[in-house]
Amino acid sequence: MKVEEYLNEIAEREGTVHLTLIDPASQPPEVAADIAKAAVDGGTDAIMIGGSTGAGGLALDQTLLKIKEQIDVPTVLFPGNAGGLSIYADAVLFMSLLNSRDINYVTTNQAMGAPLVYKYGIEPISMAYIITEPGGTVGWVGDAKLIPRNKPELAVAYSLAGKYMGMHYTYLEAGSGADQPVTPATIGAVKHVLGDNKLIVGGGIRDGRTAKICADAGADMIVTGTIVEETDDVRNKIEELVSAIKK
Ligand code: 1GP
Repeated sequence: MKVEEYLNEIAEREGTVHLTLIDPASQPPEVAADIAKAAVDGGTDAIMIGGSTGAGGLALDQTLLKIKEQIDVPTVLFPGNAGGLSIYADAVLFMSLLNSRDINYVTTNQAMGAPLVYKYGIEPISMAYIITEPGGTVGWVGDAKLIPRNKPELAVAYSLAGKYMGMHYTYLEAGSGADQPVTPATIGAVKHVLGDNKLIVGGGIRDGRTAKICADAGADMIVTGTIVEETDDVRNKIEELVSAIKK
């Protein structure tokens, strides 16, 4: 089964998908693998791998190899640029940062990376990537014209543009480690126009209560990254998040 089908089926059956994001630049590969294993034991549905700075090359390949020794849920690349691709991943969120001012993040990295996706046989999942305030490192690196927190209509406009360009997934991003996630008003307004297209929400989600607010507002998939790096008990934390968002 394709990874996109696997994720969509979980979204339909269980209400919401949980994705754990691991940045290969944040810890040695063995530690990343232990985190991934604990996250899967806690009920996460897939492991996303990527980051904005220093997240490619050997560290990325070795992290994926170690993770795949420990788990059998899909591994999905979340690349910061064309250097964030690896032959060892199952799928890639093949995205365009629609509200970037820098064409490199809208189409150039995609063109430079596409031949490798083809050659390696990685499943591409087409995705509109939209960054809201505060935006964090990815907002800065991606030179995003951040969507203001109180302007859901701008997020709706970009999301519809992505949908009309044929992208299957839309990712509303507040930035890793954000002090607050995307607002429920923005999530709800975007999901309303997306219809059956899947909506991913991430950035600043640290507990079950917040994850549930995002899921209830319309998120089909919730991404958490920073919290697994911070907690002493990954399995327990993921269980808290997963039990809050699943039917
Ligand atoms: C970052 O949305 C993801 O791209 C996850 O954010 O690290 O804040 O969980 P956090």
